[in-house]
Amino acid sequence: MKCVSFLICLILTEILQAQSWTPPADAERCPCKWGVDDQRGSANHMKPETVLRATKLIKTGEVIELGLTLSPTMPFFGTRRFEIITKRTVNYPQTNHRGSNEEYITGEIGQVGTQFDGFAHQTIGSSLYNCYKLDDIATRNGFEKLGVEKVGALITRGVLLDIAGFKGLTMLPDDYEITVQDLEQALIKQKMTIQPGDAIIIHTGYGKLWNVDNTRYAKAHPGIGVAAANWIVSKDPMLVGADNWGIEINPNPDTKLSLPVHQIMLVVNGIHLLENMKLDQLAEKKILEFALMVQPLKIKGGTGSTVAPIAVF
Ligand code: UVW
Repeated sequence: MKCVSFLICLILTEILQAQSWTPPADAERCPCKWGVDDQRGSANHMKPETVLRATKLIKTGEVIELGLTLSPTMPFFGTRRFEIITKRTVNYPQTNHRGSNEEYITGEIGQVGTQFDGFAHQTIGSSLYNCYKLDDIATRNGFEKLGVEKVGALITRGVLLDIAGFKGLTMLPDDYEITVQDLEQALIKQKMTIQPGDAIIIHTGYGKLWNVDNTRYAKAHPGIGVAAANWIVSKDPMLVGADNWGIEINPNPDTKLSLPVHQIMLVVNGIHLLENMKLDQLAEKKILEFALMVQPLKIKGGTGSTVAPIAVF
């Protein structure tokens, strides 16, 4: 009897401690819905009709920049760096006194600042989006498949889900997990629906800390959890963005997991992420629907790109 109850306890403990998300096996997720050789994932939503649907939202011609300024003082994740050294050349001797300046930048441009995550960025073990294998596509000079140069220009309807505003806050608490209910209720409050191919942009208010409290900004942040991520996947968006560096709650409440939403989006479902967005103006002005325009740099074989997206409305 004692032994039986011990076993029950063990099983219950196992159940309680079970991971809140387990990565699907390759056979369960490949080939992806876009085809066996696909490398573009959610960027396949980019079609002339998508652009026209977005441009119909442009009523005043106003533009809000959603990109943060790149500088050595911005917050960095881990060992990422960005240094700029100005190169001033002498004035040329011709009669028009032409001078010329340029800069030498050392650091990363794939994964710093407002950044667009490509599919070479994340793996499940050694397997990437559409089950490309790390050893088959990684070279010393970039990835032969899934490089960010393949994404191209994206123009689509952007929907701002102001979750901080919905909660009556200027900033969600550092450890707040955005739930499915939050997303659904915010949409109801905003009287909006999501359409396939939209850019879903989440305002957490955490962007207020950028260049103000970089240590706190880079340490942990609120964001979507696994359940909210799966809800977003079911909406079939072109991309998911937020005003924090990881989109998802970090650290994950399940301490056995490391950034599972990165895998859910990039590896399992081929949905791009747009991180560290500047969303304060959109939220303040309550611009909840707009034409979002963004194009990653054409870094051959790159994992991502710093970007300067815009909202036009
Ligand atoms: C990691 O690479 C861990 O995060 P991000 O994509 O947010 O830069």
